[in-house]
Amino acid sequence: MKQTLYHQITEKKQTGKKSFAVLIDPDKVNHTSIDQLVQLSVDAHVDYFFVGGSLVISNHLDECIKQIKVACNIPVLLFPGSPSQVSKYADALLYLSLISGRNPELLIGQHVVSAPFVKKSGLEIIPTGYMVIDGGAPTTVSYISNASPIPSDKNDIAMCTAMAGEMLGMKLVYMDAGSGAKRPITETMIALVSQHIEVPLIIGGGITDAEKAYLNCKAGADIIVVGNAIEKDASLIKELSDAIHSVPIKI
Ligand code: 1GP
Repeated sequence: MKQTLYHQITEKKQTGKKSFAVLIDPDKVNHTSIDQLVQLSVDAHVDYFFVGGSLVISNHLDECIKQIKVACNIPVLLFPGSPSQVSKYADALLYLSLISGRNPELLIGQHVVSAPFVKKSGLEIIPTGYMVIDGGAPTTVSYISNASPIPSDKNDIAMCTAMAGEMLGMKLVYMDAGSGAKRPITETMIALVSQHIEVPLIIGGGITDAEKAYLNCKAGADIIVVGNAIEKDASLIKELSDAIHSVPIKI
């Protein structure tokens, strides 16, 4: 039987292997740049592609994913900003509930409306507790979600939110400072949250260099997501991937 992607993610966590996900916003790529990103990612042993964005203005999500899947074997996980961002060509869907906010639409409302459509997609669904952390300035996700982010120094709130998410059945916790965040999430917050949950922890938002990615992993992140910095300089893929994969594996 084919192993689920979630199974692979948890196996990696158990052995302490860290992973790198390149975030692709379908609005910000074209046929040529997808080819380049895929080639650089294959060469750098990138673990996952996350595809999605808070706003997807263009309508080429399917084409974008099909192009990636034809070119490589790196799994594609949908990271949807709205229920319309579902593509059957992906490998799995991060089924996000914005547990850091108090906007019922993003906690459960949109899920109810889109449930039959999501189920019909046949995608592997991975329930994900999504937590937006204040990144120093309003980001697209903090504006669009119409929900206050968790203040960046309130480590205990982040910890309790992640714990509650896990006990509610979330299979992943994703802490995000928002794309292009001025201030990425602190290692102190990452360490505290990771010590209090068993499920894999994804960290993203404002990570622009290999050292930060490495420190985030040492603090307890299992998957590092980078989008914005790679859009500006795709050669960073190799540096980031090497740093993330160089974190010592637990014996
Ligand atoms: C945003 O976590 C992702 O949702 C990645 O953020 O684009 O700042 O790398 P960046």
